[in-house]
Amino acid sequence: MQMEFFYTYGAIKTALPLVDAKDADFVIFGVPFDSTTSYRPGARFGPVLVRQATINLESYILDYDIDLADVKIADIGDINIVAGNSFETMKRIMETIKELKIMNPKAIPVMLGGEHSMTYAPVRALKPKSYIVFDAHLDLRNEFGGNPWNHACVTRRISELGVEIAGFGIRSGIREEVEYAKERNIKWIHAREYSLEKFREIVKNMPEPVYISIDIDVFDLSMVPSTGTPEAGGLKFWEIIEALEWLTKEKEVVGFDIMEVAGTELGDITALTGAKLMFYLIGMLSR
Ligand SMILES: [Mn+2]
Repeated sequence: MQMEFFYTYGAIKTALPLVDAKDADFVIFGVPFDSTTSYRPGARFGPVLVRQATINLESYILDYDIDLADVKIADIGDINIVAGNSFETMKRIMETIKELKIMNPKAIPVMLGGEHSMTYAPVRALKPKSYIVFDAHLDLRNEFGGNPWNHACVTRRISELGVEIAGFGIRSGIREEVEYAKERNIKWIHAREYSLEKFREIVKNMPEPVYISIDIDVFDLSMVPSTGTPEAGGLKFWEIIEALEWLTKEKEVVGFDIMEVAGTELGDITALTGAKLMFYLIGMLSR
């Protein structure tokens, strides 16, 4: 167990050869928090489930000719969350990222969720100029059930940080969210109308550096049955990989996350999708 971080504890580790956080190019940590989930609970198990699923994956990425065993990757365990307290948990995430950046300024944090609301913390800590999100939901509500830190409000809270925002694979929201997006010039593409061309058209003019957030529910439901707020009609695996490949080639990336993997069993479909996505993202960022 690594003891250098005040707010993390040892968890099941990613199945790759790992290095110390001070030497790593990528630093994985989990946020086992799902206190505001409105439909299906279980995202608190996401970090463990995704790491468990990495046991199934080859470290060699065929189409990149990159072996992740040669990439400097650390896994510092999970954030010691405060159940039911989003704000205190997010403070601990921000503290941990601050500690990491002091120790190793070049490290790219990789957050495994956990509910999507937690994404506010790395965005606030890393201060990107742009926020690119893949999500089934707009997440632009001002509050949900009286709680401004609910998962349905995360993109709105991030917009209040003055970050440029674009969302892809969206297929759920309410009229108020669509109006807010228009007012704030938040660009989004419906899953039905998604294409790589549209993605590039929007993202090419966005400022760097960027933060990438993947709500696992952006994928077609067949690939991600265990998630907090599942929605039919999502994107395909390679559609998202191709967008990310273009993005990581064109723009500097300060961090990314894979959120809302849920489940109560080890090794489920959703976790396998999340783990494969994490391997590809680390692979493309190491090219
Ligand atoms: Mn979502």
